[in-house]
Amino acid sequence: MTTPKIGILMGSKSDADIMGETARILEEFGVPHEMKVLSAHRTPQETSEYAQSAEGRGIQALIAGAGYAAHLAGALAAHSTLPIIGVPLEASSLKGLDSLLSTVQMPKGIPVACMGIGKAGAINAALFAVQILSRSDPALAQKLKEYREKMRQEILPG
Ligand code: RP5
Repeated sequence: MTTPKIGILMGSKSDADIMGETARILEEFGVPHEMKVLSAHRTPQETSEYAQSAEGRGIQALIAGAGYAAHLAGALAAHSTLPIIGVPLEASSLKGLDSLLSTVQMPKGIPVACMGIGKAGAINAALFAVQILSRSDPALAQKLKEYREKMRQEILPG
């Protein structure tokens, strides 16, 4: 079995549709990954254990999607020096603004790279992770260039 390089975490099964977008992009780039539901609030012990063991298992970055008072990315960052990418999700009546502020406003010293709210953020989290991996993987860097070129061609007329 291929060792996962990226861990995708989400605070609830109800986040799976949006965080599936992250997995879809990683699959497009051929990046091995794993997906887990872990909650900073409901499974704090398991979240801590996951974060502490991830680097030793070969994981190179973690992506965390959560809604409401979204602490998952911050909780992972508290237990790991891997790059942590947070995706604020729209789950409450505040439409993701709550999750955005919870994710982006990390105090100094324990950073989380915060993406935009919802689907765009979930997609960008995957691309950001690919960009991190591509620094030491020329084939992946080439795929990123091709991905950008494809977007450019979709915009240009004719
Ligand atoms: C957050 O609360 C989860 O990340 C999810 O976005 C939200 C709602 O979770 P459920 O009540 O649907 O399990 O912790």
